[in-house]
Parts: sequence; C-alpha cells; structure tokens
Amino acid sequence: MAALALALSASPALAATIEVTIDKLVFSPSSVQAKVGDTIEWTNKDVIAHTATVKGGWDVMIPAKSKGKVTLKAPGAVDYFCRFHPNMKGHVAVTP
Ligand SMILES: [Cu+2]
Repeated sequence: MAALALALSASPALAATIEVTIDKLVFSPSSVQAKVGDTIEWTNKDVIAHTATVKGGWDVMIPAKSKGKVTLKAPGAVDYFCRFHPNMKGHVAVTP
C-alpha cells in the first residue's frame, strides 16, 4: 500500500481530487491549489443547499447533506461563491 501511494504521488499526470467541506456556510479550506484535470469535490454538511459558482464559468449545485464536484479544465485563479449566500466565497488556483 505504501509503494502504491509513492507511485501515485510520483506521477504528475495523475488527476487528483481535492476535497472541500462546507460547514455552517463556510468553504473549508477556503483556498485550494489544483492542476488542470483535477477534480474539486465539495461535501456539504449543512441542511441547506449551496452552490460553487464562478462568474462566466462553472456552476455546481451542492444539495443539502450531499456532494458536488467539478473537473478543472483551464488554468488560472478563480474566485467562486455560493449563489444563495453571496458571503460564502472560495478560491482555486489552477496550474497547468
Ligand atoms: Cu450557500
């Protein structure tokens, strides 16, 4: 198992999944780093729905007590927010 983990981390082409938790209307961590091809997966612990929305970009619905995800297709720094609670903000720095 340890050898497998080493092999995985040594392969830069392998896409990763970055976990972000939503708890009490807060994205945590609020800022993450990712590479093109990686997936961000949000786990919503709240009893209300949220979104992860980028103006002119992706719009991910994250239902209450559920998950939502997006695969990053372009490099760049993006700020996202929740359409229902505009004070909820997150940031993703996507490297090529
Ligand atoms: Cu929200």
